[in-house]
Amino acid sequence: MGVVNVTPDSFSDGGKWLDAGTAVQHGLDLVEQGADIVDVGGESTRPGALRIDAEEELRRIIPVVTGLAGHGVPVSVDTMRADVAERALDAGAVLINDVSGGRADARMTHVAATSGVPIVLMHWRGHADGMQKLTQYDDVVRDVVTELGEQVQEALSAGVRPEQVVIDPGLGFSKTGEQNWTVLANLDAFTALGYPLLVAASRKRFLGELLADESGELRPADQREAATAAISTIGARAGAWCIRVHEPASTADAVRVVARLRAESEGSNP
Ligand code: PMM
Repeated sequence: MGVVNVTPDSFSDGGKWLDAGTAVQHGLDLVEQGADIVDVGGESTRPGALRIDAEEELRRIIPVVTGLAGHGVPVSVDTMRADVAERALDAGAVLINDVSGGRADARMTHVAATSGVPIVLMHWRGHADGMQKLTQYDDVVRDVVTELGEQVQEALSAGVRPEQVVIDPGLGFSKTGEQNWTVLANLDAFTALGYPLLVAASRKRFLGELLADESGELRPADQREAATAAISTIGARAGAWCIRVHEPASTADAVRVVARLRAESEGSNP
């Protein structure tokens, strides 16, 4: 999954794809690089970000969804709002990516249930302006698995069918850098829930921290690609269904390496 953030303030590509034509072209470039799905979002969810209103979100994303869908690209809509998801589906999106996992807008799971499209349910404890205060866990893996399981149950109760559900541990969302690593070291606990898994570590701050220079200066977001691809390898190896990244080329290669190795160990040629 390649990312097109139609936002002025996303941490790694904010402001680059604000113009609809540029954003559509970028989405097509991501497909060229190997993305199977393009995730279009209009609202930044970086820690501390303030919300925008639904009209602004729609104004940013609908022309991009329409443009990409018109080129036959499978588009997912990265939104926490049911109205926005609905309008994006009308414009041709085929998947809902809700970083609140159905918690920010009670009608979201209803929209997923009635439309029948897959929905990514991400582990979520609160909006971006306060989420980094919500990092207390007894055992981060066990607690995130439990809470995500509850989010899935809520979606199922609202009529979402099990085969529509994709789960995501939400790296960087209400998690410290250390906690992200603990989650990544235990992806099996998430695949054990029995739903397709999405892993989204691309360029995130914890990679900048890992790769910081001697003075402690974080590695800039656009220089975290090799580390991102390494995590894509780990995610694919753990059986992830989808890896969400800003630059799919290296991740597409990493995924092919893992697939080839899997074919080897299963004794079949690809
Ligand atoms: N992270 C961001 C945005 N959308 N969606 C999912 N499913 N999982 C994530 O971890 C996630 C997301 C953070 O911002 P970015 O678009 O700049 O990566």
